[in-house]
Amino acid sequence: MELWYAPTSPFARKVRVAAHELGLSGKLTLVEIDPWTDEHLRVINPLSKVPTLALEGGTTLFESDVICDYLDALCGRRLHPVDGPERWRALLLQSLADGAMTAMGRLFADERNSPDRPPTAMQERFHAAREATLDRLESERLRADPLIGEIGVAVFLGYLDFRWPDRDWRSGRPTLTRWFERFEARPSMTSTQHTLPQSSM
Ligand SMILES: N[C@@H](CCC(=O)N[C@@H](CS)C(=O)NCC(=O)O)C(=O)O
Repeated sequence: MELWYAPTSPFARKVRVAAHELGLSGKLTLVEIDPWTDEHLRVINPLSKVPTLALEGGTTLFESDVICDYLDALCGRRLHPVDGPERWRALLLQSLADGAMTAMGRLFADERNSPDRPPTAMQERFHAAREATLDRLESERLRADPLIGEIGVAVFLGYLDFRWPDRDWRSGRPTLTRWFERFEARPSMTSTQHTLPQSSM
């Protein structure tokens, strides 16, 4: 299977972390691409977004939640409980993390494009989403052995540290801080850290 990815993409990292947790990393051939500038990806994904998973036989899967679900199905559903409250909790946490990562991706792009401008109303909304998400996560009982929700949360927090290393999300959130400290030491996290692409170095 080919995983088309960008090293800065939190959604691609989520898939890589999930694959690692499932013991599937060795089955993924990584194809690095810049989805903004390289039109090759559009041939297999009309949206030209990473992550995209190209399966043998020509099928292509995209959207990180769909790809994670597919990988998990190959392994007997260890990250997505099949029913009950645990299932909805895992899916909700994943959606919360995905929504926060979408907001943070847009915030990062906005801030980079206009670094000296005061925050727009939309940027203020992204800040509010980040703070409220972090507060909500502080009050969640996050598991040490992860389901897909915890993987999403860890990748969201890792993305904050990658893009805004000087902005402190930890203060006032001791429970989340402790949980993430342990989680980011997992091999699935240490082996998938964000890096800047060669072109921007
Ligand atoms: N909802 C999608 C989001 C994927 C996404 O937005 N990827 C970004 C990189 S982080 C991308 O490829 N952007 C290119 C574009 O939007 O054209 C998912 O879960 O996979």
